[in-house]
Amino acid sequence: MPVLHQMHVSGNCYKVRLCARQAGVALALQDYGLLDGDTRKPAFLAKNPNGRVPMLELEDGRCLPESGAILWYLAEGSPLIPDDRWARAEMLQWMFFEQYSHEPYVAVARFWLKFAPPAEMAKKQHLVPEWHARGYAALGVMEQHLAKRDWFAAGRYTIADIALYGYTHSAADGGFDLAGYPAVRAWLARVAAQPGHVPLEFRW
Ligand SMILES: N[C@@H](CCC(=O)N[C@@H](CS)C(=O)NCC(=O)O)C(=O)O
Repeated sequence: MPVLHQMHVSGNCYKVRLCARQAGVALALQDYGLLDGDTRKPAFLAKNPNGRVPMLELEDGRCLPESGAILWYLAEGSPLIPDDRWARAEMLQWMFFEQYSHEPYVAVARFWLKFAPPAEMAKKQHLVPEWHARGYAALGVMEQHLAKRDWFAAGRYTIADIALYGYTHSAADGGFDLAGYPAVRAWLARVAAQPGHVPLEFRW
């Protein structure tokens, strides 16, 4: 069985568990503490020199980091990835958007405000306004898109929705208020109502 190296509270790792569950793939979980630094030690760096989870380790020893790449690998051949060339490209567009314009602010604010030691957080306090400004800008782009559509790409639920759900559904942990984003909130409810949906706490 493939092993997901992960931190259980991480939204990036949750995306992978949710996708695997909905694609019908069982994974063994290898847990790391959020603050332990074990992904920066030689044993882990030998598998992923970037020192981060999620990382999927196959039975034959191949290792795949990066949540978006893992979603693609797990969902290939399932309805979570459309066949149409344009729809696939749109799906990737939103997954790249998530990694460049959303996760670096919404996820980072969540980590520092919810999980980091207070003394370390104090050193980052001056960055909070920028995280919030840029995170709200990303949420605004999502709101505009979802005001006219139910899903991000292909007219149906895809791994782009899973990628964006990971940290949008937990944005309040980073001090974001979604009250002014009704289309985003309605989309969150649609995602949570999908067959096979599991919450962040889910383990096999
Ligand atoms: N772009 C990566 C981001 C991965 C990432 O930032 N992982 C964090 C947990 S969410 C991590 O491993 N942090 C530990 C560290 O950087 O030492 C992805 O989407 O998988």
